[in-house]
Amino acid sequence: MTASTQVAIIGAGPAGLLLSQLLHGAGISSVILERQSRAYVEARIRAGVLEQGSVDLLTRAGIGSAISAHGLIHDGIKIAVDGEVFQVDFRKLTGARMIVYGQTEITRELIALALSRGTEIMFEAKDVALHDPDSRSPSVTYRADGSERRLACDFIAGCDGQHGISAQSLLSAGSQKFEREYPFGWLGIMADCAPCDDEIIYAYHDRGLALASMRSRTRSRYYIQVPIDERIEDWPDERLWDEIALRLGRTVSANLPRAPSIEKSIAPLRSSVLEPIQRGRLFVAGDAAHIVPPTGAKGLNLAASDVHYLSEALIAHYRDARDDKLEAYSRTALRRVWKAERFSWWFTRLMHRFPDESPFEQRMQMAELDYLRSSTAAQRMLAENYAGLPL
Ligand code: RFL
Ligand code: PHB
Repeated sequence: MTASTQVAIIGAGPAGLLLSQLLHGAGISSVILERQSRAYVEARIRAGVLEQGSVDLLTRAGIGSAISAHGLIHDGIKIAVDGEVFQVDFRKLTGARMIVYGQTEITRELIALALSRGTEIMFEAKDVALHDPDSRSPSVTYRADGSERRLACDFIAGCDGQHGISAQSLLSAGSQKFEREYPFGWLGIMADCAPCDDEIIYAYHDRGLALASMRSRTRSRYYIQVPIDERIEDWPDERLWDEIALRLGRTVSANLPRAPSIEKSIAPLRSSVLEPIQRGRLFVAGDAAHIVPPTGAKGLNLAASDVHYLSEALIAHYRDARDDKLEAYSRTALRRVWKAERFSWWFTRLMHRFPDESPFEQRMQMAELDYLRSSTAAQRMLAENYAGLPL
């Protein structure tokens, strides 16, 4: 069975869903092929912090009212060093602010909107394979409801995340991978209790990083740094809450509500960039093209900025018969990506305990934290990057 569309999008994560909506707004058709079920995609818990630029794009895509109704506006973040807390005030330093709103909710809203506008999302599409991306008439094959199908298209947008097939396709065509793995992961817990503070707190502690975040005024999200081979079964709620309280320090944890976990998981930390992120008529965006460690909350925001560049380029192709933006897509998107990679890597190094750290390196880290606490220039660098560099 063969169907056709202008842009075949692989992956119904935030990158694929947002791209489809922005293209729809410009009268460009797309079909999304997603390996998982709708229920699985809608239940996945991930990011929670949006740059204003990402909110603007999501608003253009049609879900701005939900974000303004339920998103929490944050003027800055707090940093705790062995229990002593200071604030980095983004609003005062750069005029910018962040919006706390769950990726889970964004995904649900984008799916509902796409379906209501008649965009086809093929959930549980198995064995998706890309064909002839270097030709003028690429296609995608997959299996659904027991039958083999082919989708002919003008372009393929690879938005299938870090374990997808788009990254493999780039690598097999000679893209280079630049990568760094960190010797620890983040153990995260979601719980229905009020956040311990009205801002996000990144805590440096001798035992490792702790992070206090939230999804709403009644739902909290915490993370702690753990060794990479840690087992989730070894962290019953009680032990995890005790460890969070210890690392956040006495002042913060004096007001730390506890509740049973509604989700608990361990995620490894990695920095990785493919270069280039296009080949022929395949254009790759989001986690499929690059990964940042979660310190700094850049992953979802980079997916949004890639989609901004890619949607503009595709719109210029169809509306103005211009391909210069498509040709420059990888270069344009990666300039912003590399700066966010640098920031996430810097913030990760600053806030974690590294098992192989020498006493000298540890003193350097403490000096840098002290510098950040006391220097407006250092805080401004953090604020500018955290709130998001211009598109
Ligand atoms: P996604 O969300 O992984 O979506 C990819 C989709 O593609 C599907 N797929 C396939 N479909 C068809 N065929 C195949 N062969 C396929 N292979 C995969 C997958 O099922 C999936 O539905 O990638 P996308 O759209 O690029 O979005 C990226 C973001 O999800 C990611 O960067 C963020 O979640 C990262 N992240 C954070 N980012 C932020 O900006 N702020 C944060 O606060 C933040 N916190 C986080 C995070 C990521 C975390 N984890 C779990 C890695 C916190 C955590 C713990
Ligand atoms: C989150 O709320 O999930 C979150 C917040 C800040 C980060 C990473 C994740 O740096």
